[in-house]
Amino acid sequence: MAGMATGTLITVAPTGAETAKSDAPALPVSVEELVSTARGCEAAGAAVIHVHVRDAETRPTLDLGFVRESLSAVREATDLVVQVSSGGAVTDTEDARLAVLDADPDAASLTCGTVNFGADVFMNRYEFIERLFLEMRDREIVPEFELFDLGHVATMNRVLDKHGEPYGGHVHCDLVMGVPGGMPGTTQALVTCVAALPAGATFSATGVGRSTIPVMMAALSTGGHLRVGMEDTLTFAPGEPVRDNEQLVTRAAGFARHALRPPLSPEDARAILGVKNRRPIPIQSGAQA
Ligand code: KMH
Ligand code: ZN
Repeated sequence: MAGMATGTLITVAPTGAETAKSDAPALPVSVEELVSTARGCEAAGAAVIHVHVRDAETRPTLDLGFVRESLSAVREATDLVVQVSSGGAVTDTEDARLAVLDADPDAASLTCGTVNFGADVFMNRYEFIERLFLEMRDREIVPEFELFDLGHVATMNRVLDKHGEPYGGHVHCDLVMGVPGGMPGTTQALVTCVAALPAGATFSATGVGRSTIPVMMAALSTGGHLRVGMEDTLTFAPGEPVRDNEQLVTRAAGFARHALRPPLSPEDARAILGVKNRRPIPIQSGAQA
């Protein structure tokens, strides 16, 4: 491994698309809940937020109006890097998943292959992956390559070999481990994927469900970054439901500090990922109208 990272980039994935609000009442689903979660998670050590949006009935939606409203509310309230999900829910169409890029996020997730997802299938055809990659580059959106399996690493490498660098000039991946149907949340699986990443790439990892803690420790010990949140983890400890997303970010930040790799700021994350500045220009005090 070429040089360990000195800090830890923490991404929070607070909502996801697959859990019902009725099953996890602490799940942030309204714009107000999302903003308050984003603020709390930034204060606890997150630098990036991975956003899935819900409609007024708390159902997952890719409706552009809802997505735009959510992204701009988070941007106004925090300095977090705003990463929209282009994965959506397992039921979403390719056209709807591409259209979220019109909301002009800083970054977007880009899943690099099809995977069984519990009883469902999360479909990602190769041509669609290429299309997302190229549309993101045209729109100056930083991709985060979502890798649920070793084959997804191979597909990411195939896209990069064919098309060159993503927007931002840097490859950042997220290993999503422990999904029923994807790779297991084990140190062996993580190390195998990391060995297959291109030179200079950075990665975060998240372990779904019971693999949360083992994956966090494996990621930190191999120079990786962390993703946590209620999209991936609903149980804090056996028999203890997660209180809220801040609780998960606080725990991840604690692990990172123990590893002597404290949380990176959103500003650090912007520099590492090559994020374009889309933040609202602050009004100068004393400025003339
Ligand atoms: N909801 C999952 C099927 C992403 O955000 O890009 C897909 C997902 C990945 O959450
Ligand atoms: Zn997601």
